[in-house]
Amino acid sequence: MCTLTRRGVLASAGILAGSTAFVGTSAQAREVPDARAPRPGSAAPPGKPSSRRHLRPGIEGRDYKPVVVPNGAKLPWKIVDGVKVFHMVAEEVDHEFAPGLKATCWGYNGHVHGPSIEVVEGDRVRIYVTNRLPAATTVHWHGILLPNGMDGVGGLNQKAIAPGETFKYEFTIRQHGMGMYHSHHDEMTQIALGMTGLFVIHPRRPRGPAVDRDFALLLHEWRIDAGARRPNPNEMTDFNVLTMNAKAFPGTQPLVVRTGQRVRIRLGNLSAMDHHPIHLHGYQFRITETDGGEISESAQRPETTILVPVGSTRTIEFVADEPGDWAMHCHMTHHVMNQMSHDFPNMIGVKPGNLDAKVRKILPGYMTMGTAGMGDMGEMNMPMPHNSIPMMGARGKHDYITMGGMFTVLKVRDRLTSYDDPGWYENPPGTLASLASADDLRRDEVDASKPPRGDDGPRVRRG
Ligand SMILES: [Cu+2]
Repeated sequence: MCTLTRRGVLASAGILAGSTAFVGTSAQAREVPDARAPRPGSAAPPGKPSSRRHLRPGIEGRDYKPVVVPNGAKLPWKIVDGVKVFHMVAEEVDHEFAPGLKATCWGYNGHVHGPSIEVVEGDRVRIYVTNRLPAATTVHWHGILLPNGMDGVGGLNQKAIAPGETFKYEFTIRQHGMGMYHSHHDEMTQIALGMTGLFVIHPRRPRGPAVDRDFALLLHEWRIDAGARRPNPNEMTDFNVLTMNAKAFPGTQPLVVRTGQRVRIRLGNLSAMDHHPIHLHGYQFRITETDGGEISESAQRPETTILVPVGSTRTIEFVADEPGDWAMHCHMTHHVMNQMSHDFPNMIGVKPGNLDAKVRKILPGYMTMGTAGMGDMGEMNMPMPHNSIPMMGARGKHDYITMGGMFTVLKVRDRLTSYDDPGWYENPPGTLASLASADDLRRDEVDASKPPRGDDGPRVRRG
């Protein structure tokens, strides 16, 4: 062995590009970039991004447990001479955001967002991109460590892909975590129209506790006026459709988990202009990764809301030990509304008197709205403009859910026969907020007409 050159060692280990013979784990262990020993100040493993060294393609089941992409699709691949080969087609896609709201967007392979790419650290990937749009495009692999000429910034790193052309990107995956991909040509238009997707990379040698459920969600925002057929990419501030994996609630599929499972949720944000503070009810989670790599255990902090800035990913983990239907949503309150017009006058507290009757003589069916807020807007059964959805959510188990947009539900159940939607949670007796009885009020001396005064002070009644 000692007479072999370095090249000879690599060749004998079967890990030169193009080789068809692959090697056992001991040789892999020497060649896989080791994220446990990052360069100082960087989460990136050592080695040049232009390195062509790679490992045998990671296979689902053997090398990783697949990520779950609610409402999403995965980009298929095949192996050619040890390289994972993908083919993306940029094209127009008719996409449904929620039942009742469709638009013609730009995406990939019939999907908005594009299908998620899922690979393993050490894989060599070759990704063909065919452009079937009426405009030039490129694809940037966001957060992925690669040679400069594969980075996909139109004009800077490559010629733009003209309509009808097919380009080829090829690089070795040297990291793990969640990145994204998106057009990097006429970014304002093409990202606004949906040309984005997730790029999930599993570690070659996982460490830390294994997760049972691994979800990935891409956040986005759109301007789609009621009745319009296309999102408006010129919008800068007033977005009215806010989505998780390109779905607005009630179009979002729930995240289904068995009680006690360890859960990972990966969140990416390719909105045009807004960061999204995503709040999970019922749990305290830890922030374990960003698109810059793993966060060391001692630096992970507990949170209940995770801010996902534009152009970033954040990964959280927790053990789902409390069953129920738990809301997970953007905490910006306008981001849980659907197709709301924000130039609506403030009607809170307005007393319309007999205005409605007067106006109805001219405008049959007129009704003054919003004087007590928007809470009834979802279920009023107002006549809706063509191709539009109610401003607020959908009927839930107990009442109307007055949130739409960037809202989904984590469903944790003690018993599951599948990960299909298990329906609404049955709250055990005594664990559901309910109407206070007259006996309750009397026992606790609660007078519904008179709130206690601050200077009453605490009183202890001995019975
Ligand atoms: Cu938001």
